[in-house]
Amino acid sequence: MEKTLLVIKPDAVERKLIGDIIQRVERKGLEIKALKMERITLEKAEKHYEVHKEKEFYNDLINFITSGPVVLMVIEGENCVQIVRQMAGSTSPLDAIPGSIRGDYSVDLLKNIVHTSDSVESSRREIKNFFRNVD
Ligand code: FUP
Repeated sequence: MEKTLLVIKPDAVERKLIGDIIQRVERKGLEIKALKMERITLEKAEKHYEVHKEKEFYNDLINFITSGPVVLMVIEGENCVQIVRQMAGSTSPLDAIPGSIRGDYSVDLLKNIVHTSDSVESSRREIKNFFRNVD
């Protein structure tokens, strides 16, 4: 069954949005297979965002994602990668429509509440980076 990684980022944890975001996942009917709260190490953050290594926003991104605790969850369900991305909303605050998580809670390109895997291939890589016992 298809799986995806959803990360509730430090801004959302600080703003007490953990419950809201988990509730959206549950209400949608998706299965939460694993869930944990932790502060991401620099090593894991660099691995997670390795595709952005050369980007001008990379350092800000690494600093932000390691700035405080996050909640990581593995979600399972048919087509869940695409479904959870739609629930998260677009990366650009100008395109994230109200009703999506980012559309409801953020106008900031960097501090954008959640991360979600962008393909089945990256979800496998990302889940392996953060969860040992989920395949
Ligand atoms: P997404 O898949 O929507 O999380 O977006 P990307 O993988 O393109 O970008 C990863 C993170 O980098 C985003 F969550 C926000 C940040 N980012 C910037 O800070 N500036 C940019 O120009 C693009 C992305």
